[in-house]
Amino acid sequence: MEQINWYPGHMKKTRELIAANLKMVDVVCELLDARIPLSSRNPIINDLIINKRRIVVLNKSDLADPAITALWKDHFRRESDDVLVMNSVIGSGVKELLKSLERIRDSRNEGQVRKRPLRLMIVGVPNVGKSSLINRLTGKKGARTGNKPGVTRGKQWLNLGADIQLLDTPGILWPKFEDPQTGLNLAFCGSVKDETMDLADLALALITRLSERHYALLEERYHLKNPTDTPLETMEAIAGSRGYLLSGGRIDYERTARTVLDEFRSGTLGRVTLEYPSSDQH
Ligand SMILES: Nc1nc2c(ncn2[C@@H]2O[C@H](COP(=O)(O)OP(=O)(O)O)[C@@H](O)[C@H]2O)c(=O)[nH]1
Ligand SMILES: [Mg+2]
Repeated sequence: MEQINWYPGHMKKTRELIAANLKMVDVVCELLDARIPLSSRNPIINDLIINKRRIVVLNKSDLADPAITALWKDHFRRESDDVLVMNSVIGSGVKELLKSLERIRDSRNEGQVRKRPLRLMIVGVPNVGKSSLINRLTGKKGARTGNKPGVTRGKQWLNLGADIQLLDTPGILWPKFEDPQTGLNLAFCGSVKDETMDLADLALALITRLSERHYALLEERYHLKNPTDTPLETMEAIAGSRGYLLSGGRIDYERTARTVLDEFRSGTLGRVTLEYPSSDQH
């Protein structure tokens, strides 16, 4: 997992670096986590990529509720003509991305004497799947085009097809961390260091959240019998049904927490989206 300690000076430098890279590209591919599209969005992204063609990618769609992902797709269509649903590990959605890029390339070059290559960069907060997507896009053959005049030293362009070039280093933006709900969403999805919070508290918060709309998933997975249980009682029932007990029959909260978090993050519990587009934004 990619972990970065963000501090104001680092954020300022990152912002400047990305702004400089943006000058060299025609298209920005913004990766979001389909389970938490708003929480996984960098707070300044809209200011940064003003006047740039943007492709919004809802990644990790295999872990999200497909019906809600469809709603998010409509939502983000208000910002971009190209909104794609992706699983960057197995590569679903990658073909569509290349098609979008070809279409944008051709429309830009239409009627032009000199056909210019389309250049793009991938941006997103840590762990959203940027490296996985770059690997998928380039495969083993990720041919580097080398430095060319006008390109900042050290930058490498990877050929993705005829006249489509990808900047080899993605823009890693800081996550939102002002509001506690966003922080929890990122933590539930495994996008922030687990060591920064108590695992049992985090799992209890997740169980609380899942109990609101997805109690049936917990009920089925852990053979629960009392839907009226409090979240803490539910956690204890999970420990009971799994036999996660310590000497003297005490509940092993740590192990129970680890299991619930792992099974949520891996999608074993089911495909769950934690954020819904609000209907009052139309
Ligand atoms: N299930 C699933 N996991 C993903 C997907 N994309 C990335 N991951 C996983 O998420 C973690 C972070 O991915 P990575 O590409 O390193 O993210 P980066 O920090 O943005 O470069 C890795 O464990 C990936 O295997 C996806 O679409 N679906
Ligand atoms: Mg990476």
